[in-house]
Amino acid sequence: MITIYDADRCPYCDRVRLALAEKGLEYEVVEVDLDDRPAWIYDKNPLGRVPVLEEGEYVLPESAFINEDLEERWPEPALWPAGLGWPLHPSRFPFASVAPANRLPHCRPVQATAGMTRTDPSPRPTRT
Ligand SMILES: N[C@@H](CCC(=O)N[C@@H](CS)C(=O)NCC(=O)O)C(=O)O
Repeated sequence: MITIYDADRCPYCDRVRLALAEKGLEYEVVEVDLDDRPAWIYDKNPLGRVPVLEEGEYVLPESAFINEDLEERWPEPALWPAGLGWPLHPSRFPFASVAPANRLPHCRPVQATAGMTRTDPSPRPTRT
């Protein structure tokens, strides 16, 4: 079962909740009080932020990467059009502030993309 560490007022959590709803995935929510954050949240995200997805031993912070991970594991229905290139580059997520990978050592997608730069050749989609 997927667990989402969540805060009701958080737009980044909204982003993940929307993706989960779109894909029809079941999940449980652990509400985190952002005004009085529990110490254990830093075990799940060294930055102490929500959202964080947890599934067994797998712990993944950062809403953009969570959604990318959901897309990878449950591709249907797709969250974005085909042909954008894969994996998606963080710069395509305007609201994603991506932490340095060394602060998120357990975060596979962040590590996978951390070496990329804005000059990487994956083409940006063009609007028609
Ligand atoms: N880039 C992160 C941002 C997450 C974020 O800033 N969450 C806020 C709540 S909306 C938070 O946990 N703030 C606590 C803090 O920054 O200390 C993401 O996309 O998941």
